[in-house]
Amino acid sequence: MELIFGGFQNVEQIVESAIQEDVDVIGLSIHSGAHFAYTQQVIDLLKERGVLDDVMILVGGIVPAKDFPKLKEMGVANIYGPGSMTSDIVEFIKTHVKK
Ligand code: B12
Repeated sequence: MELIFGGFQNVEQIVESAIQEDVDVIGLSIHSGAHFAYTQQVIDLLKERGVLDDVMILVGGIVPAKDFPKLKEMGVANIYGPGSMTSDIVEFIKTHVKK
């Protein structure tokens, strides 16, 4: 399994590199409190490019637990707030991404 760290990218750059690299998972790390807005923009653009069904979206960062259900409704596979264990994240990806 390969990890590509995108650094600080805007929504268009995230989706473009995800398509170019043919990724299985997009992981968004958001500290700003704007997780609903950015996540929705990524989802909308993936849909517009016809690749939404090919990729799993994970969100992490400063995301309050009360926001988890809405993010899941939007199509996010799982959310990892502060204190999350890296091993849990790896396990989730291994379990849910079949290759
Ligand atoms: C370093 C840091 C930054 C760096 C980040 C550098 C980098 N390359 O990562 C910089 C300077 C860029 C930054 C920017 C900002 N930050 Co800042 N930052 C921090 C700081 C000091 C540490 C964060 C950190 O790395 N923690 C260690 C890691 C291991 O923990 P973590 O980030 O919570 O990540 C864990 C989980 O959340 C999860 N996770 C996180 N991301 C992801 C992604 C995926 C895909 C997955 C699966 C899991 C996952 O896994 C990690 C392990 O448990 C915190 C304060 C703190 N003590 O936490 C503030 C803090 C997070 N930042 C804050 C803010 C406000 C911002 C900015 C909005 C500031 C601004 N006005 O621009 C921006 C937003 C940037 C963004 N795009 O989201 C606030 C958030 C407040 C809030 N929303 O409630 C904090 C809490 C500081 C504060 N007390 O005010 N920040």
